[in-house]
Amino acid sequence: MLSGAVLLLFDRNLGTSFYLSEIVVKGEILPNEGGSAILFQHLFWFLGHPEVYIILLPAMGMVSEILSVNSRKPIFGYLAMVGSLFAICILAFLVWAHHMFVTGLNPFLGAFFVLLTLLIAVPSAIKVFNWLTTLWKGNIRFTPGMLFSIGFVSLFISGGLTGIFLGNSTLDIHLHDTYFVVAHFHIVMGVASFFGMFAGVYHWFPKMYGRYLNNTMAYIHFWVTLVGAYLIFWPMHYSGLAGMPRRYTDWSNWQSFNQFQDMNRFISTVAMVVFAVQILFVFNFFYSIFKGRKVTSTNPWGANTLEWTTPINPGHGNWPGDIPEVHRWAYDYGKDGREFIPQTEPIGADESKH
Ligand SMILES: [Cu+2]
Repeated sequence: MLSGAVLLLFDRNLGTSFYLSEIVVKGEILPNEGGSAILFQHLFWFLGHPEVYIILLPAMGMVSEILSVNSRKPIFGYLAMVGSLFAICILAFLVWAHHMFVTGLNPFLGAFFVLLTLLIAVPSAIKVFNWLTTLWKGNIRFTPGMLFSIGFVSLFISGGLTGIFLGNSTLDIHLHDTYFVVAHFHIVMGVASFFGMFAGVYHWFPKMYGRYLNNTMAYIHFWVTLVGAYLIFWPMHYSGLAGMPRRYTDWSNWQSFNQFQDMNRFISTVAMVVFAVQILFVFNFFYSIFKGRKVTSTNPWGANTLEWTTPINPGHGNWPGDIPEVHRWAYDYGKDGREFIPQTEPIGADESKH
């Protein structure tokens, strides 16, 4: 995107023609030829598509950790989880033109991007399967961080499935400029990423401030946001399928779209309620820094990773004295009859391999 913007600056100020074939300077048309306005869109989406994964990948990492800690089980299929992350990272750079099926892109080239886009469904489905099997027969604790992690998986499924619709150029040409895209995009990238962030904040807040966030406010925050997100975005799929266009401020002159007015009013009302509970979350955050229930242990969730071995108020360098040694992976939950074994504990001679 930066290089795209630099080329735009060149076009504007230095008389180049990356995007424009007719450049007019002081009333004279320069002899430049061959610029392409669509090139700007290609460069934009070459950033834009990987960028949605850059936002989503940290959420996926946090959710994997939090689901494991609060199921008291190792993450299911660890190697497949890491492999899927890599596959998503690589494929993310090869699918940008699925945003451009309606730009007049050659249909043959479009088919290539359809194939690569649909391939992303494979590592995504592997991750969803492994998150669900991590929960399977787990000793689940519904902490606020855990609820937001499960909510993330739900939203990732809901938004991911409509990605399969839109990844097909034949369907996308019909749906592209409708509310179907608005619904898909906001569920999978907007709300799901926010849920990952909220999960992380609720989970690591006790580590950061030595106090818990208030549970009642957290549960209100979770349920109103989850139910609200579905009430906002679910109906948009229907209006999108019916052809309601996005990016219009006002369509009251089109009789056929007026039938959506009540639904749009409902969506706006729910959106305001959901926004209000985000204010409740911000209030909870600052309230709990000072008034939250104090943690009594450095490791309140019984997690294995290193950060939970620091003192409640760590000084400079995080650990007094020696830096701890790591002896094992982060997922020794429910192993050898013990609830959890921190990474700092050496592997015993008679210990069974995971
Ligand atoms: Cu994309």
